[in-house]
Amino acid sequence: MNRDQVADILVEIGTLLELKGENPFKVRAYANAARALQTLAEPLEKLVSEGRLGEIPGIGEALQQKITELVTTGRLAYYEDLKNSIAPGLVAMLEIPGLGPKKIQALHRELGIASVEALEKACREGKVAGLKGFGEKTQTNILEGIERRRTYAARHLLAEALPLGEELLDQLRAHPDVIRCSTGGSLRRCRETIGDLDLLASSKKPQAVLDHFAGLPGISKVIAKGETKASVVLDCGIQADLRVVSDAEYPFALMYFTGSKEHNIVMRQRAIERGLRLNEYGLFRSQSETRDPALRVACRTEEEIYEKLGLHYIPPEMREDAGEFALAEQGPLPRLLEWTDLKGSLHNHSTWSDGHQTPAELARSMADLGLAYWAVTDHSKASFQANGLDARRLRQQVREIREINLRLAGEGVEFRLLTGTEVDILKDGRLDFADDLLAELDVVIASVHQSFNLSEADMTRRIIAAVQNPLVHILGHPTGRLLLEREPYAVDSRAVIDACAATGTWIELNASPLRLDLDWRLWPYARSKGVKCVINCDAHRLEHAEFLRLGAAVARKGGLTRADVVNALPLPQLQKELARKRRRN
Ligand code: DGT
Ligand code: CA
Ligand code: CA
Ligand code: ZN
Repeated sequence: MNRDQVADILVEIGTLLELKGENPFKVRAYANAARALQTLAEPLEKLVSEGRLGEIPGIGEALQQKITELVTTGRLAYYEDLKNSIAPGLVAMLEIPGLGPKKIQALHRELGIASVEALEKACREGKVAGLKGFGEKTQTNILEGIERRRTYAARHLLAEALPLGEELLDQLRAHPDVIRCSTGGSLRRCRETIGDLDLLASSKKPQAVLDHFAGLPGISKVIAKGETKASVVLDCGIQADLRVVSDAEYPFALMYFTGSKEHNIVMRQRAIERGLRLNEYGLFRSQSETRDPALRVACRTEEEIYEKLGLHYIPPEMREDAGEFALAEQGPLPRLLEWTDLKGSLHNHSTWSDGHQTPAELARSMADLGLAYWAVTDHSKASFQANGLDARRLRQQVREIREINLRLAGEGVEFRLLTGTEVDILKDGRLDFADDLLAELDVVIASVHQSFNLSEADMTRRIIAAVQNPLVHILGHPTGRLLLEREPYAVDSRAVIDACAATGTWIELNASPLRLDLDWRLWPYARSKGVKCVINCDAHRLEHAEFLRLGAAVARKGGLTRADVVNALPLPQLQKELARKRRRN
């Protein structure tokens, strides 16, 4: 078991102990130990095998034993026993936002509540509001939290679903009876979260293809299998639907099952206005509902269907009835950004704060990937939980990065590590570093990391104050949402976009799978105001470089082109823009 997995279990043990009402010192020891592991300079495995865990401050004998057991066997008897000693319903309640171990304990003690269902009932009956330390507001929040958790549990992150869809598609493609195949639904449209996976294939032998699909590895259950359709549940719990149609029907079925439903409704209406009928089986010369092949208008591709209905091609990402029809009536849609247009990421972390690689390791790896630049923008001191840097350490880091760049240049490597910070926007809108320090850095991102509970007006004022500082290049993850975990904070995003337009500040599209923030729905507005986008990995590990691909998918969904995206620029032009931004004000 690796360092992060061990740290996660220690944190969980602390929470479980707290749930049991254990002594707070004991509880805190686990959280502290987890934090100590996160900032180790050496591999944990090495410390364990050399019997040197005792060198880590704050890790006593008992914890050393537990960590050793976890690292060497991958399990911990103490942890299993602890989990088994607590009602699972209480543990499940921990997932409700705003409900910590202390409140759960009180609910259990005072009202005998030991499950989410019992809690929901007690809230609806108004019993929770009466408890000491709760009140009406808390009761409403708990109810909202329960509902939100239910919706969250039914959906999956795009980043989780994409590789599953690709894998299934590869398996279908490999089958000799498959003529054409594609993903459909929200996955093909690159929605930020996915309900189920939709797949479509054309074949002359649908039964053979469906049998093959239902027998693929990685499938835990077949829910239904008919003549044209099968539904399965994958091992990870996600449902996948496959439909198999004739090759003549394929483009129509693909369009229909790609959706969105809203987009389909408009398409159907356009067909009716032209004396035609559109459904999943075809486009028909008919005034009434039909699926008669003799009446079908032959179309080999989706492009041809759009053309028959007086439209230029609309890429799947944009099929949301969110303005795409007006564009596709006027002329060809602009060429959307491709992920290979991106030259680097301007928001990333290193071991100096909460990242997992040193700047030197990052430089090597990102240069090897073929990127032209990579900014190291660690946290500032107010983010102490992420080991944020103070001015002294940041200046030290800047020196180190300059040396790395000199070395790379000496070796003839065409790559630049950029200096920077992800500076905290403090509660009152001031920044966590003074201007003279910010001015020394190549890239400055300003982000909100604490005090999420301000009113919309205060939060909007706070963020606008930050983007008005001419030294700030980029507003980081503008709404603070964590998909399927935490709602965005209250903020008037349009007012923030207006302020960025007025000051020339760029807005981040944070490509971390949990964020995808700024939301794709707001990019057309930002673009109309001339605000530039920066697609950032917010990388904490090397592998996170691949988030560029995810970010580009969401940017396409927002209708962005290469010209809208700052980090599609080669290094010299990027440097020019970074400097120009600061001269503007
Ligand atoms: P999801 O799975 O909740 O993330 O969202 P989708 O968009 O993948 O929806 P899903 O899986 O229920 O259906 C796939 C596509 O099938 C959907 O995007 C459009 C089409 N579709 C499904 N039901 C209807 C319907 O009642 N009317 C129309 N026009 N299209 C539908
Ligand atoms: Ca779906
Ligand atoms: Ca579906
Ligand atoms: Zn951040």
